[in-house]
Amino acid sequence: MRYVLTSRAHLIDSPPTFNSDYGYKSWEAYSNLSYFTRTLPPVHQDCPTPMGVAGKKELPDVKMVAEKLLLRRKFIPDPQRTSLMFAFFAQHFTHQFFKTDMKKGPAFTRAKNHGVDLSHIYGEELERQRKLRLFKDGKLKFQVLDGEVYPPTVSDVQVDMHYPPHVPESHRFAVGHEAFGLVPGLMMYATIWLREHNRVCDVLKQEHPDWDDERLFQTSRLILIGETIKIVIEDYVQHLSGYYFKLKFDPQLLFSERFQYQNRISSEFNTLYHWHPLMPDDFHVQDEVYSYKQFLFNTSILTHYGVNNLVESFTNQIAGRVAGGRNVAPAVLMVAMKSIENSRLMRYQSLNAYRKRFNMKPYASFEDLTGEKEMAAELEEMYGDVDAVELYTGLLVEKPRTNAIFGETMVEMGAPYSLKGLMGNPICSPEYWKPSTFGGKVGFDIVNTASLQRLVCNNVKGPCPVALVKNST
Ligand code: ACD
Repeated sequence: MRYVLTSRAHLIDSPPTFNSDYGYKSWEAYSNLSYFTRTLPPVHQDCPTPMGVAGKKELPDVKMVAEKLLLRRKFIPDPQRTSLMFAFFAQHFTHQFFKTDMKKGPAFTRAKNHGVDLSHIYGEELERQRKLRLFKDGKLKFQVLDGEVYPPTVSDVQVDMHYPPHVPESHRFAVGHEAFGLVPGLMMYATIWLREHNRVCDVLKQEHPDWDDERLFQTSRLILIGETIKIVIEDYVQHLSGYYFKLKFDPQLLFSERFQYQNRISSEFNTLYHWHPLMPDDFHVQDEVYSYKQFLFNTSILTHYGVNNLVESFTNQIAGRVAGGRNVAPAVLMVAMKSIENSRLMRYQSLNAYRKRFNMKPYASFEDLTGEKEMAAELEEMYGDVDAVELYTGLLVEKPRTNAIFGETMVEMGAPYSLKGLMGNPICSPEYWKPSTFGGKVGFDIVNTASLQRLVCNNVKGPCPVALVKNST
């Protein structure tokens, strides 16, 4: 496991170097945290083609790329049997550090900490955090509906959330991230983590009856950060890897290594993580089937079925395969198009340039990239030269590994960004990684025994459903 961590993390520049406006090292690029960093500098403006020297003078029309190569014909289930429980975890978890600043443009982020800070639970700004806090026993505000704990409403706490006008006030839940009303899967995780925070506060208060609200709140937050990293490595990345080898979250493995406890989210990581092919054609909850139109912004689904039933349904529904091409549902095709448009605005280098940067052999031909002939021919017509294929298009049409969700490039680029980001968290440093940081043995044990299954079981009433990132039926 030490080798996995070091070999992967050492591929990431730390401290960070470039950003989308600085293709050379500069104090501005280093110190301005409102930018995503860049792993490879932008293609210089004076270059003969958009990808440098290879390919045509103009890149293909984005809509054409999307419709010919990315749009789903027939749902392709992920052969690793990734579940919707995984897909919604991914969406919920990553929105704490992928927060493109739509006002400033795709090179910028609204996230302040560039890592796992749980700002999606507690809010990015102190003002929002304070509105969400109960200021009693360290807890977050909540409401009880049918005997179950849910997030408070917008009118209760007065924080900004994005809901369309038709959503009734009683169903406008308020949580750390303003966009989490979008999908019931997001609000389900927001509810689970809210319950977990308040549960951990109770455990800590039992241990430390003298602690004030502030200390209970702060220590619970650190415990939840630890739980998150443990679950991401041992459940989530473990599942994606498909390895028989068991991944372990053990910060001590790095104490004897050269390793910087810091992280900067890079723009390329944000782009590659647009795993929209995971999204199915429709959503199966108990015996009902919901279309996108019926599912989006429908927070009543959460309270109607309850967390137990949603966990069960999402665990049972299989997600789409990410690589291999033509598996993006029409409802989310616009998002894929935006990823390509933004990559062009930021002058990304080619897929093959990134393959070289991450120690992979560049693809020698279009067929080498896709592993088939039809999409390879379309790509050739569009891009002219395999060295001119764009990063995002390439990642989504790349031949998947045998019976796998991803192709080689997604794993070889994704793993370094992920492991550096997870282990670069301050709680993993020798100064922090000790029981006292987490309120003593009891808190440290919560971190060290965390799993997705336990997280669910500790926070639902009655018999707990099987909660798996992998569909097992
Ligand atoms: C390895 C481990 C196996 C890697 C398998 C797949 C990796 C592909 C994409 C990234 C996966 C998960 C991302 C998870 C967390 C992101 C955390 C970011 C924190 C800032 O072979 O090395």
